[in-house]
Amino acid sequence: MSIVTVQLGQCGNQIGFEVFDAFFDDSYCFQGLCSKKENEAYQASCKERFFNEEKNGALVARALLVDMEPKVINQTLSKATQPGRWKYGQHACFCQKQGSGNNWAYGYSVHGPRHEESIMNLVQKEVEKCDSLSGFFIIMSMAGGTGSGLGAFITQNLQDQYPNSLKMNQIIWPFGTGEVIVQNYNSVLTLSHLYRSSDALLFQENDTIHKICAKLMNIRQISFSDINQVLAHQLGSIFQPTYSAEDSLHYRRNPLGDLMENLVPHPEFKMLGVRNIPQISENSLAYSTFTWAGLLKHLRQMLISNAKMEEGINWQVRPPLSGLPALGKESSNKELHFNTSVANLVILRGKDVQNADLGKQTRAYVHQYTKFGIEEEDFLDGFTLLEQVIASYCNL
Ligand SMILES: Nc1nc2c(ncn2[C@@H]2O[C@H](COP(=O)(O)OP(=O)(O)OP(=O)(O)O)[C@@H](O)[C@H]2O)c(=O)[nH]1
Ligand SMILES: [Mg+2]
Repeated sequence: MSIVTVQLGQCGNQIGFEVFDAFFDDSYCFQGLCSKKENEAYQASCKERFFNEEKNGALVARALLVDMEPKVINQTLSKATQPGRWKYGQHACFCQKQGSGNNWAYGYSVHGPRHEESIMNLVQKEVEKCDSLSGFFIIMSMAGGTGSGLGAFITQNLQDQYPNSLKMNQIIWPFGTGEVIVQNYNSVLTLSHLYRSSDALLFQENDTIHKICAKLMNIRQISFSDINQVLAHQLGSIFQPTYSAEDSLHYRRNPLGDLMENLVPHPEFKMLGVRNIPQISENSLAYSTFTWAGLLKHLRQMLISNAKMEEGINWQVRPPLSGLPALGKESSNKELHFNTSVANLVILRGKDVQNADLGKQTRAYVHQYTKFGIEEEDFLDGFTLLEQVIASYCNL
């Protein structure tokens, strides 16, 4: 199944380019580890997800570029013209002469209604090129004017016109220092609108990625391009084809559906984050060795202690001893930033992945219930219902 990507505003377009470039590199350039047949299957699956193929074999991103000013779109288009790689479609752009000036309201209330028809027509054309649609991936900043305001408007339109297709928004959290004085206003409006119309909000923070570039990638003068490459690497690790734990012969078919099934068990909890490990520069990679056991130990502690990058993990934080958080211990754990995420999905890529031991965390004891006819679905239904009960009590 395919994903149609909508790149909005400066941030969305600049990141979108790096994302497709990373998908291309991963599928078509690094092929050393597998057999020819495996590589071909991987490429075919990546292509179905993210690229159309022209008759002459050229790969065209399943993407739309939308901005209200031409500069960034022109730059993005010209970057995607390297021979032998991939490109954007000829009619995939929508742009105007004047941006939204970091004003969410202008993007949402002026540009949105004015250009709704043209943009939705482009979306429809792209959707018609997919044999089967998994959904939409919408890339935007939270704090600009066009990406956030027009992005919220378009997401709402997608929800109205394609209610049965999934929508995931990738949202860039602005630098805390604030480049724009009104970024807080824009952010509140973006979040509240998307919470109603999107199925999942995947956040990546500029501050965190900047730190990763400085501390783990050893980059001195960090540009948006450096930041975007790290972001794209993280997104590639989520969206590129994977097998499920149950079926190691066929790639998962529905890229957005599979992620959401695992990560959004309840519509109230749709905020997602990514943790990647190892995250190091290509130069250092040549001098490093990794074991699955070591990587998983670090990743697990990153999860437990809510660390956003491998450096500076707090090893003092421990999960509560029993399955349920013990009364009294809860507060001390909270002080140590014990992570309380609703759902987690571990994706492993690389050599000898079948030897990685994930331990017995996942689905422990569930088989004792499934043998008597209670399926995982029943747990999820129960969970959903109890969440509603808790919410009702909290609202008393
Ligand atoms: N990571 C990353 N963040 C970006 C990039 N470009 C802009 N941003 C962030 O996005 C926010 C500003 O939004 P933009 O995307 O520039 O705004 P826009 O959507 O083009 O809207 P207008 O220019 O107001 O029409 C700030 O928080 C920037 O830090 C980029 O290439 N990468
Ligand atoms: Mg702009």
